[in-house]
Amino acid sequence: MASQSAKQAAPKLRYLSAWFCPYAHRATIALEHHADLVSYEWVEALGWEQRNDKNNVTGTGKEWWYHWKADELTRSNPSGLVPTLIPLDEEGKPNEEKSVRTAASLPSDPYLAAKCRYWADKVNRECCSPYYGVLVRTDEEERMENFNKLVSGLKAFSREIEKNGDGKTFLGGDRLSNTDISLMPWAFRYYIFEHYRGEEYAIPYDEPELHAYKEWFDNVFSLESVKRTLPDKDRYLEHIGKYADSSARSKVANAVRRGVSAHEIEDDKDTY
Ligand SMILES: N[C@@H](CCC(=O)N[C@@H](CS)C(=O)NCC(=O)O)C(=O)O
Repeated sequence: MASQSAKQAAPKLRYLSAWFCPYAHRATIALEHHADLVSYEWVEALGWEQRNDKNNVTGTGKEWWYHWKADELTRSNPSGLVPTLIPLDEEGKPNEEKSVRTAASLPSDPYLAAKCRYWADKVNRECCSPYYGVLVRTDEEERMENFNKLVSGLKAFSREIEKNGDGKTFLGGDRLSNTDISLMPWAFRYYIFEHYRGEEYAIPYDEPELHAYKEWFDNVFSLESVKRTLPDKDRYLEHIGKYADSSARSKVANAVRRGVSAHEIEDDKDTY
């Protein structure tokens, strides 16, 4: 979880987040990486609650898990999703009508900015969304299909960073771009695959095609601004077990169960 480093100045944002959420983790990394530019107040706005399953509709012997949401989250974001950023006015009052949902980190050069946007979208589709396919789909073949898609996406990313610079980040150097930040929360979380799906779901870091990815991984997760954002691994493993055993009812889990990708959630179809 994020440190207090960004809170020395008066907060300019209320940051509605959840410690476990990889989408919110993107925003946390961006906020901490630019802690000199922006200050915020963290609000834990989402969690789990187990609702009563009197009629045993789950058929699993266990009850389903749903997200509880802070009032501030449902008031300020009609989709009820974290991350949500609420700017504070000069008196420090939240302006909920102006809530925003992303914190981007783009280079000023328009070509590089476009390239980062393209690759951020590509890794989102190929390396982040399939993560939920591996976890939520119950058919073994479909799980493996998602895993293979994810590894191919990592190989494409690996080839691209080899071309770009010193390989320490997507564009080289220690400055994280939007592309790095899009992938990092999931890259950090892939360790859970082996635990829930077995050895054949381990990321093959030793394959030559993933060498550049591995170097990138080691570098970005050694940055101080990143280290202080990382969730506890055992605690996260327990959290994500609700996806692995199909007991989670959330927009992402529902979208993946109805057969679309996590980036294709629709409020009306995936609400629970
Ligand atoms: N595509 C969204 C997804 C964010 C998202 O799904 N966040 C989850 C937590 S990991 C959430 O807020 N879920 C609330 C819900 O399922 O109702 C984004 O990029 O911000």
